[in-house]
Amino acid sequence: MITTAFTILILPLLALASPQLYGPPPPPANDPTPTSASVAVAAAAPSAPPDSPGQMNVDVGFQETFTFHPSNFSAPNGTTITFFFPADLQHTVVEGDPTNPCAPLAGGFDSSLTASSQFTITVTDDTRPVYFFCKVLTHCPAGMVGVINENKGNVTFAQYQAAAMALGNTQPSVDQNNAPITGGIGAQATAGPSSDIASAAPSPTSGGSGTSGATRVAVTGFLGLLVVVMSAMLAL
Ligand SMILES: *[C@@H]1O[C@H](CO)[C@@H](O)[C@H](O)[C@H]1NC(C)=O
Ligand SMILES: *[C@@H]1O[C@H](CO)[C@@H](O)[C@H](O)[C@H]1NC(C)=O
Ligand SMILES: *[C@@H]1O[C@H](CO)[C@@H](O)[C@H](O)[C@H]1NC(C)=O
Ligand SMILES: [Cu+2]
Repeated sequence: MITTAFTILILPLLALASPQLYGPPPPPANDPTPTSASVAVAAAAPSAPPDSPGQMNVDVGFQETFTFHPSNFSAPNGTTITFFFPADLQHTVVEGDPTNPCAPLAGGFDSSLTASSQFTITVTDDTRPVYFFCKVLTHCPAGMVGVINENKGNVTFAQYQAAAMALGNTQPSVDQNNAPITGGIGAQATAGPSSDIASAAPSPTSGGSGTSGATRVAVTGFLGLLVVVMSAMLAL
């Protein structure tokens, strides 16, 4: 029984240890509505819980596609928006510059690379749009972008996404290994991502907001292997 408990506990950790599960992102296409196809393949249930008053939840890597869900929505001042990151692949949520797709907005928030975690922003100015994208190489040009309060700006979600996809391999090079950046313009983060699995498996990696996502995954993967060995020994 102890072994079973251990096994259940380490499953998400093992998933972290092998992050490349989606296959390559779809090649950048001229299709102006790239999300419609992936949404039509409704299969796995989203991991984010339903919204509640003043609280919205966004799935990152929705149904193992390079999308945010929802990706185009409005939210008044004070709304907290929590991004739910999957276990199987690292992603980011970075505030974007609408005039420069797949590039960060100066002064914007940045979750940094993360998996199996949550990252929350609060809308502080609903009179302006807030654009966001995933800066992991190839994800943004695959259409992994979103906007809050699109109707307050001049660049629609569809335009922003089409511009991102048109970049193809010419995606701006962006630092992938920085620590999370709090603050933001129009919406603000007050902390970096918090781990979903922290309560289930307290580890030296929890609370390491300055640790890079890559390091976190490496350390977590190592701990996962350690637990596997321990459970195997217990089973004998
Ligand atoms: C939301 O907050 C911003 C910044 O304080 C303010 O300018 C704006 O009027 C507020 N929106 C509403 C609907 O009150
Ligand atoms: C949208 O365009 C109008 C007119 O060019 C400009 O005044 C306004 O500042 C723009 N809004 C944003 C959010 O860029
Ligand atoms: C995005 O949302 C706005 C309303 O907030 C809506 O008018 C628009 O059609 C949506 N765009 C897409 C591509 O769904
Ligand atoms: Cu991503």
